[in-house]
Amino acid sequence: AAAGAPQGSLAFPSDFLWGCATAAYQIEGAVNADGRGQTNWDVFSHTPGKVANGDTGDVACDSYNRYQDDIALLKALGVKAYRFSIAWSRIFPNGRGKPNAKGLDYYNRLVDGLLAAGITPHVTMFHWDLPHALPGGWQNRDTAHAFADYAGYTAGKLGDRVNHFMTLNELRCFTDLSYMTGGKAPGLKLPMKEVNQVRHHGVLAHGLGVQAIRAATKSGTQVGIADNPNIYVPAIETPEHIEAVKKAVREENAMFLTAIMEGRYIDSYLTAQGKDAPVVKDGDMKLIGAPLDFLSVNVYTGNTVRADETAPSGYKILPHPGQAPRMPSPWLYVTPEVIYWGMRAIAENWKPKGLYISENGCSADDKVADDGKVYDTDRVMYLRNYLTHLQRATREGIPVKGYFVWSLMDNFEWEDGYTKLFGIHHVDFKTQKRTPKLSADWYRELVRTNRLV
Ligand code: GBH
Repeated sequence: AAAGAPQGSLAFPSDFLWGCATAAYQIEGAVNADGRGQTNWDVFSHTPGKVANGDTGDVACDSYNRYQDDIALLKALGVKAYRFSIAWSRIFPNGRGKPNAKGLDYYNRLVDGLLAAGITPHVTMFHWDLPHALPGGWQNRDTAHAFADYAGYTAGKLGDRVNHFMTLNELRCFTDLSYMTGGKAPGLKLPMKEVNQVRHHGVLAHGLGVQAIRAATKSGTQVGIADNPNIYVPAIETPEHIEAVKKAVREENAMFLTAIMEGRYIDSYLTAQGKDAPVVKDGDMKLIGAPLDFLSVNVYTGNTVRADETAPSGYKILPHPGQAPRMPSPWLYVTPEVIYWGMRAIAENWKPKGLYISENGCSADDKVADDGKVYDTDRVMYLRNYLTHLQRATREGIPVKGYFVWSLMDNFEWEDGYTKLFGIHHVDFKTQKRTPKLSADWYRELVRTNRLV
């Protein structure tokens, strides 16, 4: 049994950290308040046809003004940690240059409020809301340097009270989905040579950011990243298929997490990209591969992998069966085992010092009942199943130290606007009233007892 685990087969370790997660553009609103600069997502969401219903983050959950309400929700849940992100353009409205003290003050108030409520802040420095003033966005290598300057400055201001910083959220989303397939801001569909360069600037921003945050904070500050590597479930639980999952996790994330964990681009990636491989400067890979204090992983879904000797890679990724269960977000196949197999493959490949689940959750078929409550039994089922498999990981000694539900409350779901909602609290976007769903009641009980029943 894992050290510190109490008796009982479905108990979590006694020091397991339970939390909830959000991100700045998805909850804050107040997009013109106190000198905040415009971001890529302001521009994108105001471009007709880009976001469902023409929804925007202009108001969202109005957390810029109602953060005390959010803290009260966290307190009522009994969670010990809150993961939120900082809006770069509140601190540096133009992405660089002169800092904006009023923007920083918001995060000072939030951090102080959390600490007063006994809740530990886990801070993400970038969750996709890029200052629009930065020329070329992530196509420009300078953006990685601007990010490091912003991250270092901000960590320096908060680091007396914040001990956990994540550089970036989900490399694949603000690179591939933003510059290759184009569903996310800025909505470009570039050729592979340029996509690989964007990816490189993403991992470089992480590496430079780690260096800057460490230089600006006290020793012992924990620095990591929140990524969403592709993770997989073995076709059947035999050694060859389990090994195939481990291999697939390393290969399929070659341009992102593998580069960060190993400090190099593995040969199979460079060979496959050929002349489209990114331009890498001397010293880049050393920065990118700097050892981390922890690794956070956002877990939603994963395909099945099987060993296949006839495939050049030694494995094949199977498509999801047509009738596989899904939540309302069309990409969200319900694959609870992936949280176990994914963490196991990551732990075996790279032996990170500590792992967190920085996001897990789902959209659901939420309906407000006559009594004003949302009985989201489907979300409870989803969470219960994923957490059962996460408990297995902790039981087997995989070093998962904490878990953050995505999300504390309904919010702006990127290109899906407000048509897909992930909260364990319902938000009435007319009145901004927050109401616990059944899933919040369920999570409160899990946090209280520290075990699945
Ligand atoms: C996370 O991303 C985000 O960090 C968070 O902000 C978000 O609200 C939450 O999850 C729920 O979506 O264009 O068909 O390839 C989740 C990971 C991975 C979800 C890519 C959408 C692909 C859609 N995302 N995915 S597709």
